Amino acid sequence: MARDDMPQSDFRDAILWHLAYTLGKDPDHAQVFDWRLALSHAVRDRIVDRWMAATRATYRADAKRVYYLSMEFLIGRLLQDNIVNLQLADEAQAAVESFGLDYAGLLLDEPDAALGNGGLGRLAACFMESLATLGCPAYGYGIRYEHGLFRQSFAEGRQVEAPEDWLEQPFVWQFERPEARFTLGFGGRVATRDGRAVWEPESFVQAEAFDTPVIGWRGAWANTLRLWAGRAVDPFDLDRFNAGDFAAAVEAEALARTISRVLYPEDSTEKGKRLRLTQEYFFSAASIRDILRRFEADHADLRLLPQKVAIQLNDTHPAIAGPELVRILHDERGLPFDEAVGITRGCVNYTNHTLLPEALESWGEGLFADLLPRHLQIIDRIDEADAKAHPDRRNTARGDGKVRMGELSFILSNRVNGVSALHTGLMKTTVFADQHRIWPDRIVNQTNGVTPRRWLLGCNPRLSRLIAQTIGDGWVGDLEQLHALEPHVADAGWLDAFAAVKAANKADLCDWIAREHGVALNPQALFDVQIKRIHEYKRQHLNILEAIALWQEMRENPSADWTARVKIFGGKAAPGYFFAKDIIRLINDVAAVINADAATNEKLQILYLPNYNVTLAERLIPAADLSEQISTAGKEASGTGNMKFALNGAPTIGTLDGANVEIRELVGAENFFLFGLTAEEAEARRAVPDHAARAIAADPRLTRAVEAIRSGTFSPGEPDRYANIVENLTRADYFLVASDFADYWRAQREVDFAYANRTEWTRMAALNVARSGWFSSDRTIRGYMQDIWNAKSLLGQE
Ligand code: RUG
Repeated sequence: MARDDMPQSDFRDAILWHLAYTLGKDPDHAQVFDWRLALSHAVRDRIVDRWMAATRATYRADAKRVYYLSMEFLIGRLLQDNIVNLQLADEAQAAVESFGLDYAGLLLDEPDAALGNGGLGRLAACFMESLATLGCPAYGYGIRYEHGLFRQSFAEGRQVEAPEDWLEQPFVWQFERPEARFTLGFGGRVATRDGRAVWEPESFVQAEAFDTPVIGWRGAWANTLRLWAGRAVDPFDLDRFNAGDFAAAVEAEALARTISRVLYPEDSTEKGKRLRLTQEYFFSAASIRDILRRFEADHADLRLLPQKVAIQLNDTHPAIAGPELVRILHDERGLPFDEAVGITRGCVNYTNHTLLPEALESWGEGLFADLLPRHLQIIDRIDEADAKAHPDRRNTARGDGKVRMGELSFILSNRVNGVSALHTGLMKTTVFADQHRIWPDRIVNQTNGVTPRRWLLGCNPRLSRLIAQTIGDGWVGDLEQLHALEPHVADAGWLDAFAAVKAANKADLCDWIAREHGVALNPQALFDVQIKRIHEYKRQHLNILEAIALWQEMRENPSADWTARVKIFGGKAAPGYFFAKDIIRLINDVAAVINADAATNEKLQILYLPNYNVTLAERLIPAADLSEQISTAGKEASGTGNMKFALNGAPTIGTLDGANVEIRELVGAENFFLFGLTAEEAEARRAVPDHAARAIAADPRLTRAVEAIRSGTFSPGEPDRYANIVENLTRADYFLVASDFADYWRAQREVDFAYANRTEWTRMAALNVARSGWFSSDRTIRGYMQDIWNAKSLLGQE
């Protein structure tokens, strides 16, 4: 094949062409890595035309565009996702295998783009895919971190963090846009000229765009994920270099790149430092300029902005986008202040993801004034006007020397949404009660969802095949069709096939764990999985306490008919969150002792898999029997892992928290293992003096489990290792681990009992699949389009 023969249709030829002419590799010497890149290029070629057609259609229709601003996009690997959505899987596999290569291995060679911490970032990635699937013209805006979430390993059970290097290899999916750059100012002062405020920043950096196309199901539509990277305005100082000061010559570039260097390893906890606020302004301001540039290319009247632009703030991280838009409209375009605020409010909406007070961002006004002096004035003016209009308002964006981003986002938004019914209800009665009283129509609910392309079709091919054989493949684009599986659940033959899928997925997982981690698991055991960020409110320590109590009881009563269990944990702790890191170490220590106990290890094994990420989730979820969603009620805004497990046939053991409530309603209370205090009861329990000590004293199992930790059973020679955890459990216990323990134990024994009847269990698992269709992110995005953005699909017009 010659260079000019760039193949259009034959996939095999396209791969060979890219191997030669894009990568410069001879097939005889190509490594898995080269083949993977060649395959990626061949797939990318199939995306580009559709991507451009979608962009052209949006311009033609002068359609309203949605702009999803998010500090995090946890996109994971993209090759398989793109192949699945383009329905190229069979062709790609055949082509790859014709070269004598392992297809699955090739897909797994791609590093995870871990540009997010957890649920919030993964939600943004699911939303981007659903927006494309639904043909809604949209852009995702974020930061192109050079280092995504840190790589986790364990040393003597402790979490060790290493930098993550996803950009070490070429990232085939992105297109650099050196022409799309904006210069952004920081610091300085605000001058007054001709009676108008003029911001005179002290320093400047550039934001440069990198675009990744996001293709929807069946390749019908593609949108853009635009990530910004920091660059210096003058990257190289030749005079300094010639003077021999080589480091100083590139200092400006090093500083500018710092902005997009690392993802903050925080989730649900505030990390209010200068760099973080700089990052937030950097990507929000670049995005606002890009939005205005696109709008102004075709429209002269800025008052039309709300008809053409919907901006969604994913959490408060991009909240500064609101004041930035007001600033540009007023200071730079000359609109009256109130009109600028009105237009901004017409465009901006805000999604809240947490009620934890420490996770609601606020900044000291000193820092804010230093970095963004004009924005502070604008925020003050809006807040004062608001206070005048509503003198009885208590929660304002300013006060106590702080800038409160939740309040700021609220007052500058058209709609504010929570992410599950319970969470939205609690927003109205707790953190935003004051605002809700004044603006009763502003808060709406949009329960989260997950994309079925990645979280069923892509990650669980066996189950997807069985579903397709049973009800056809319409469910991939319309997940509610899974309901059609329900009648088959009564069919013993079908249930056997369903059980065989789970067994095969578990066998695959066991093989992988044996290969990668040298641990042999009992595939007959119940695979009980808790994977998520490590946080006190998520209560991994409740899970491990139950494991300790179970182990103690098994040792005491070895001849009882115990249901064999493998408890699998995965998740990272923020590096500065020491309590969470203690929990990790405790789980690893407990695992070491229990796994070494020959008296019980056929019945109980504990495994903490390091470096939990999207790829590991894709492996574990299809093989899970039981989904642990055990947060303290009222603390998990929604959860999305809970939906993925249910969709893949793992019933939940969980509290009435976040979207668990809706999962239970939909799959049926009899197919869900409920335990624990409700959000209201939890609040009341906290007021009971010594609630933790009382709960422990009332439960001999819990007493014994805590005592084992306290006495050093799992930290021989160092009984104090977990003094902090013991102290917390027995005294403060804000997250009510002790209070919920007894009921959790009861629910776990119900699980044991139910799992022992394998046919009944399989029925329950299958019903979880059949009734989880509502949790598609397509449904969620339709809700946003209708209730929040007033945006239309352009499918069919490309
Ligand atoms: O903790 C929440 C999850 O409950 C939720 O499912 C997810 C997506 O809505 O967002 C998570 N979250 C919240 N991540 N960071 C925060 C706080 O900023």
